[in-house]
Amino acid sequence: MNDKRLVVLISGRGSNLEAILAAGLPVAAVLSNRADASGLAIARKHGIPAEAVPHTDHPDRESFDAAMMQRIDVWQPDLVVLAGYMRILTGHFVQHYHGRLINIHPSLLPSYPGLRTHARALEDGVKVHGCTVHFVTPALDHGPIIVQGAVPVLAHDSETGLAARVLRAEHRIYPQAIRWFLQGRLHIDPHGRVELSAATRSEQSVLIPDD
Ligand code: NHR
Ligand code: GAR
Repeated sequence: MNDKRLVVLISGRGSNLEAILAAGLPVAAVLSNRADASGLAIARKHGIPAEAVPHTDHPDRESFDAAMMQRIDVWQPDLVVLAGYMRILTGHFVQHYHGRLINIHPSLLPSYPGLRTHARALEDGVKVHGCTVHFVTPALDHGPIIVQGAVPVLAHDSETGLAARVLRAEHRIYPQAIRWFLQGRLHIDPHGRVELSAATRSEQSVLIPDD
C-alpha cells in the first residue's frame, strides 16, 4: 500500500486531512482552492508539499478545474481525496478521475445533499444523522456509497454539537475507506453500487457509538 499515492484536496480546517495523516496513509501532496486554509499548514508540518490554487485567479470553473488537474497530475495519484473541499467540480474533472475520486459528505446520503446539512437535519427532527464516503460522479453528492457512519441526534442538540459528533465519525470512516481503496478491496457491481466483502464490512461498524 505504501507504493500508492494520494492527493488530498481541501478548502479549510483540514481535520479530515489530519485523521488521514494520523492513520499513516501515503499523502503525496495537499492542494487547496483557498490560500488561507489552515489544512495547508497541517500538511507542511508533516513535511508534505502543500499548494494553493486559488479559484479566484480563474474566470470560470472550467479553467480553474483545468489548473487544479494540472497540479494534481504532477503527483500521478492512485486516488484523489476530497476532504472538506468546497468547490463543485466540472464534468471534465470528474471524468478525468473516474473511479479514483472520493468525497466525504456530512450527512447520510441520499438525505441532505449540498450544504447546511446539520442545520437541515435538526430542522427535520431526524433522530439519526451521520456521514458518507462516496465515489464522486457528475451528479453532486450522488455517487456510489462506500461507507457510512451513523450518529444519534440527541435531545436539545445544537448544530455545533451535532457537527462535532458527526466529525468524529468522519475521522473514523474516511481513513478506513481510503485504506480499502488502496488495498484494492472496493469494487463497483453491475448496478453501480460498491461491493464490500464480508471481511471488509466486518472491519467497520456503521453505527458509531456516542463517546
Ligand atoms: N463535484 C461533483 N461533480 N460531484 C460531487 O459529488 C462533488 C463535487 C464537488 C464537491 C463535496 C460536496 C459535499 O460533500 C463535493 C462533491 C461544495 C458544494 C457547493 O455548493 C456542494 C457540495 C460539496 C461541496 N459549493 C459552492 C460552489 O459554488 C461554494 C460553497 C463555498 O465556497 O462555501 O462551488 O458537500
Ligand atoms: C467536514 O465535515 C466535511 O464532511 C465537510 O466539511 C468539513 C470539513 O472539515 N465537507 C463538506 O461539507 C463538503 N461540502 P475538515 O476541513 O476539518 O476536514
